[in-house]
This record gives sequence, structure tokens and C-alpha cells, in this order.
Amino acid sequence: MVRKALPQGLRWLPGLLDPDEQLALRDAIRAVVRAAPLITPCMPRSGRPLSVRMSNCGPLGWVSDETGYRYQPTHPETGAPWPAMPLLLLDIWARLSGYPHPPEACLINFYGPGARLGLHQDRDERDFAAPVVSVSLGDTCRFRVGGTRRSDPTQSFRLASGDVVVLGGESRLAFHGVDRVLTGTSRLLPQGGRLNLTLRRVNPASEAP
Ligand code: MD3
Ligand code: FE
Repeated sequence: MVRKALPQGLRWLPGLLDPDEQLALRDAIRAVVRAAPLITPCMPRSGRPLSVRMSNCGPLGWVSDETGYRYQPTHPETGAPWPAMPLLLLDIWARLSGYPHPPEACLINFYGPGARLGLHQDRDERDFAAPVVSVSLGDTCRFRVGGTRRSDPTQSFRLASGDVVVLGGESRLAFHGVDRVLTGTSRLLPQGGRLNLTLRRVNPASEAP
């Protein structure tokens, strides 16, 4: 097998969270999702539903509907502010991001049976100076990452429960996606499936209130 270098600025930390931290974070996300139920987002224009279900915590949340992608302070169905970000996530960001301000958004992606996420870039944020920090819980997935152009070669690796990935530097604008979830690879979520939490800055810190 040919091993390629990971994109510049991508830091993969396999097993960063120990089993107790994974349980604590799972329970914190359960509480978030009880207050801010998972949504089935739709693609802008086509209105086609995504297979990944989503919610958010923190001051801002990422939403996608027929009118477009955006960050907003409230849940689109309940109208309530997104729940607070669990302290464990703020702590992970403070340790790993190298960014002197807290994250503004945590997107919660839930992958049930057959869910996947096509190759895309994350560019709805206005601040690309901050990294994205990703935390995986539950079943392992096959994650794919390429370069900053869609046509760049890609490579894939497995993200398991407790793995954290920091996407800074050039990797911040790399194309990436989730090819598939490997059912039955973790017992953290009793009904199976995979959770991914991405911590993000949205607005440049210089413009923060
Ligand atoms: C590389 N989530 O929420 S996490 C997303 O597993 C997203 O749910 C995937 O792509 C998931 O937008 C992948 C790893 C990840 C997250 C953000 C990135 C990789 C990234 C941003 C830029 C480059
Ligand atoms: Fe993404």
C-alpha cells in the first residue's frame, strides 16, 4: 500500500479520548439532542434530503435548507437557542486549536445505517484562520480527504470512537467526506451509528462583540 502524506495542517489524534471521556461526552450530547432534536437537512435548490441527521450546540449552529447554508443562533424547528456547548468540548478546543478564542459552533452529525457524506469543502465560515476540531464517537467510519481542489487525489483512513482530528493550515480547506460507517464496530451508542462533533469559529475574532 502506498502511504501519502496527510494534507499539511491535519493532525490526527487516534484514541485521544479515553473510554470514560467518551461516555461522558456521549451523555452530554444526548442531553443536547433532547433539547435540540436532530434535523434531516435538505440540499439547497434541489431540496434533496441528506442522509446525515444534524443538530448543534454553542452560540451558533450550521443549518441547510432549500434557501441555502448558513449559521444561525436558533434551532430551525423549535426556534430555541442552541444548547450550551459541553465543557469537555470547550476543553478539547482550548488544548488543541491553538486559537485564543472559544469555538462559536459545534455541528453534531449523526450517521445511522447507510448514511454518508459526499466530498465537500467547509467554507460557510468567515474565519479560516481558526482550525476545525472534529471528535468521533460510536461506530468507525471510512473518512476521505484530498486537497484544496476537487480534482486533487484523495486518501482514506478510519476514524474510530475517541479519535480527534484538528484541521488547520492548508487542510482547513481540503475536500473531505465520509464514504461509509462500519456497523457494529463500537458499543458506545447502544443503537449503533456514529456521531461526529465539529467545533468551529464562524466570525473573525476581531469582529466579536
Ligand atoms: C477537513 N464532517 O461536518 S469530520 C462536516 O465525520 C464534516 O461528520 C465529517 O465534514 C464527519 O463538515 C468529517 C472531519 C472533518 C471536519 C471538518 C473538516 C474534516 C475536515 C474541514 C476541513 C477539512
Ligand atoms: Fe465538512
